[in-house]
Amino acid sequence: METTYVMIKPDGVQRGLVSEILGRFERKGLKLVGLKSMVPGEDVARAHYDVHKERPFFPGLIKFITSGPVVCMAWEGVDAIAVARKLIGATNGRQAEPGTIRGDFGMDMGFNMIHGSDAPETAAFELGLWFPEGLMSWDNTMGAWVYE
Ligand code: D4T
Repeated sequence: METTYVMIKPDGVQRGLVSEILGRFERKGLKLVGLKSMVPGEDVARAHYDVHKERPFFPGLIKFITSGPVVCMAWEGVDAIAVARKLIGATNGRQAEPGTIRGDFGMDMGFNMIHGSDAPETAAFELGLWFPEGLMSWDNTMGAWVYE
């Protein structure tokens, strides 16, 4: 079992895609173990994108991510990190495959609606950063019909 950090970015919220995006993870069979919404402060945004701090697009990225509400989610499942990345699709919506979130709704690199952790170490870091209060522990009865 893995847990991954997924976040609907301000463009996804502004475009009214929250239920559409959240529903795809839910219907896939992943288990929701964290959910909240906030307008991120600059500190958390900078920490989240620290790997990109030297890149030319960094200031614009921080301005964008702090511009309005995001939806923070933690999803649990077998290979949850890779499964979530597959649902999300390639970074640039124009290249993302149809059927993925970015492929179905995106036309841009910066406005790509959603973030998903890319490795176990980044997932652990991002979950700790966005959910310092911890995640939910609960019995998902549906799980018995998702995994044989
Ligand atoms: P995130 O991290 O948001 O899930 O996106 P990806 O994992 O798919 O892509 P990334 O880390 O390479 O980029 C992070 C974030 O920066 C924006 N970006 C990226 C941008 O505005 N211009 C660029 O040239 C790149 C590479 C988009 C996503």
